[in-house]
Amino acid sequence: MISSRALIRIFLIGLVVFGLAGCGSSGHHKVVGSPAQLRHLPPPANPTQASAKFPLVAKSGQRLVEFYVQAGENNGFDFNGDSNGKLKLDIPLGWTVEIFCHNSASSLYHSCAVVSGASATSPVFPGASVPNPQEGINPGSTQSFTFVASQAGNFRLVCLVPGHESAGMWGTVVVSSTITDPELLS
Ligand SMILES: [Cu+2]
Repeated sequence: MISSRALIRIFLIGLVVFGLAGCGSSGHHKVVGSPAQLRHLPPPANPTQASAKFPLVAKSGQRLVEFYVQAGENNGFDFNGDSNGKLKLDIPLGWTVEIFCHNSASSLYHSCAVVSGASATSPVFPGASVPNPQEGINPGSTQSFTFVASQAGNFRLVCLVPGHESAGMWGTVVVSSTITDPELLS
């Protein structure tokens, strides 16, 4: 006869084993910001503006997605903590994208722009950049810009301060007609 204490122990071991199995490193996984997950969170204080807590706010009715980017979140060459294309933003073709670019670094200047590919220095869509991307944004400041994702393809979210993209400061932007809901993956 198994004691109730032994049963509890077996149950707890099962939780640990299955918990670990569920967190396998299978590459990209969805993080905060997917519309499905946002539905389980309380609404942001200002629902019209994305924030660090709500990095992706999708408004399907308006075909609008707001994306809050923390440039240099780890005080390195990263966006929202990710470097070298790991951060991925999926955008439905034709949607309007508003990017709030916050420079989280303590002393470095950073910027945000959406460009066609590696080493490109001008925005791929009209308006898809902070005003002076080579110069960058003051540490602690935020600048926003809005563009229409009018062309399908794979693009880059980059920091255009010289040397920062090659140091890893870029993310992936995918615009496609097969994407129906914006997603932020990491
Ligand atoms: Cu930078």
